[in-house]
Amino acid sequence: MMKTIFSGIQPSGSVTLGNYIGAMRQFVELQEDYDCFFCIVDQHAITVQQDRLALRKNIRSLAALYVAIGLDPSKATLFIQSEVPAHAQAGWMLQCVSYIGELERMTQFKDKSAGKEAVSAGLLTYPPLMAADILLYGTDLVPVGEDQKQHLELTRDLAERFNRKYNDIFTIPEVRIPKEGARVMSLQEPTKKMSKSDPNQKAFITLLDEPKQIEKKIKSAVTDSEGVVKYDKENKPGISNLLSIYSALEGISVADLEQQFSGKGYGDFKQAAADVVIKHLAPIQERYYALIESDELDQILDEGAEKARFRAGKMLKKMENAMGLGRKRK
Ligand code: ATP
Ligand code: LTN
Repeated sequence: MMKTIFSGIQPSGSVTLGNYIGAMRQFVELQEDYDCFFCIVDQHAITVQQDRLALRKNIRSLAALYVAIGLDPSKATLFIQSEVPAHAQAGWMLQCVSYIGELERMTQFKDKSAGKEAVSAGLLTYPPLMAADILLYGTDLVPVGEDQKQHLELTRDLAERFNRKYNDIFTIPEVRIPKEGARVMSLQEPTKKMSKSDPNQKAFITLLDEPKQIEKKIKSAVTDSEGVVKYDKENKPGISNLLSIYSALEGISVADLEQQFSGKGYGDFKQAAADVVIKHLAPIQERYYALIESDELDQILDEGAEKARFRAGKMLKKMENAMGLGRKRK
């Protein structure tokens, strides 16, 4: 049988180059060989407060981007998490299998709650919802960026625990992290990951930035004063990040790039890096603008939600039966 893939992106802002290189780009190749489910995880996005209208806009925009990067709705199922209620239902059941201690140990929870007074309970219970997303589809493989590795390990733990305590119904999913570009860094603080909810717009490039903006952001990316284009993550995180982006997009090794730019200054290198990013985003942007207002996009999402509801509904019943909820159903 064809193996299943599940992955999700939060509509918590505009999709960044980090999301694209670390996660979305892999989706396109994978759709050829796997039964794929790609989700817009809007219920994850509300773990931090979102503006209502901005959230709506970001959901639709992410859906259009999924198609614009080359996902084919006849091959991959594209849908919105909140349109498939089984996710929240299974998420609750998996919360009841999670321990507070293990949730408090999640790096993302620690980072996002650090120094805040009012931290939503949802931020803590986000990983069991993510586990529900994955486990509902009998997922074999989850393509994500490096930062999600810990959540995947927890998902595996929760699945094994559920299988042991209740009934052996879940497939234990594997994580898939890209070799190049698994952790694209902020352009302004290159020791921090590039994040779409960064308040500093200059820290990230979105897939919809205009060529001029891209050029400006890359030119003002923080580097060092050595003036040598060389990969050294410790001492030259800014240049190393631009090298990784360049390498991931063009498929040229970092060593070859170092050679190509030896003796050249940061100005030349940054211009070349900007040109590469612009070249890769242009066709995506063109398809995006053709789709964003179309009825076709609504049709894709309606069909995707229906397929996802059917598939997730079956596993939800198995979970309810395993735990003894409600009345026994076939
Ligand atoms: P937020 O800022 O709201 O937390 P985010 O930009 O970190 O969002 P997510 O929606 O949480 O993005 O992540 C979607 C996918 O993109 C995940 O697979 C994640 O691992 C990947 N990803 C996110 N940021 C990066 C990055 N900087 N480099 C590589 N992959 C990334
Ligand atoms: N937590 C992920 C987004 C996400 C996800 C998922 C990724 C939610 N559910 C299921 C893969 C599979 C993040 O990137 N912050």
